[in-house]
Amino acid sequence: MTNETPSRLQLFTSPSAFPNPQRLRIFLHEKGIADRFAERIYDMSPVGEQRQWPHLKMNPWGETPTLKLADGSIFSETAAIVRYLDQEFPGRRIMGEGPLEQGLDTMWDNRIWVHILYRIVTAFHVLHQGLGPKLELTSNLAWGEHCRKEALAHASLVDRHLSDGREWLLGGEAPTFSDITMATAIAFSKFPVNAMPLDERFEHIDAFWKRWQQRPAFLAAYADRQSGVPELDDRT
Ligand SMILES: N[C@@H](CCC(=O)N[C@@H](CS)C(=O)NCC(=O)O)C(=O)O
Repeated sequence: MTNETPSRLQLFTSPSAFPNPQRLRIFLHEKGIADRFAERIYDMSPVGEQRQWPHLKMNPWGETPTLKLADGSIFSETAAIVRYLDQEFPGRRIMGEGPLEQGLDTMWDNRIWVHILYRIVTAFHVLHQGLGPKLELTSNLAWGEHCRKEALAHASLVDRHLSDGREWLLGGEAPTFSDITMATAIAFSKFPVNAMPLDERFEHIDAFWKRWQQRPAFLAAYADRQSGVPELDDRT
């Protein structure tokens, strides 16, 4: 791989309802580099392109987002892609400016990804079979309810962290990557079938969510109006 960044890289991705591609999309807008990527947006149906051979040959995990670099090599895993692009492109470091910020951002991102976002995603898959038999292999009410409770318990810790008046998780003036992961977790919690919204019952998380909606980068990332979240898709 060279150090030169080509003008448009190929990104295989999904509508904004899908949290991991959306973490990357919000990052691209926050970083100001969204126009450097050609997005191929799969419809993510049960027999969607993400699970078919042309995509599986690139990414055997069959997931989005997947990034194709200029030399043809393939990159996947949202946090890894973001880490690479954050360093590769100039501009504000979305994953934190120095070692301490970078460490703290990863700490919060892990907490939120593992204990909130991934829990909500798991609850969605085991409580709801809407994406069809290829994706929805397991139905498990007890596991889904456990994941729902874990997500809510950890959300309350984030709510407490935000209660000291800070705008963003690290206390700076602009959001970092962990804030982006939290934003997608909130959005997905509001996806109606999840029925566990991180809403005004969490006072500080709700203020954080409203703060995100003031940011042009966030609104640009949700411009497709396919998040499945009425307050994002129906806004005027
Ligand atoms: N660990 C991966 C997870 C990616 C992932 O789960 N992507 C979902 C969309 S949110 C997907 O492509 N699902 C389609 C499928 O599994 O068929 C990451 O961090 O990027």
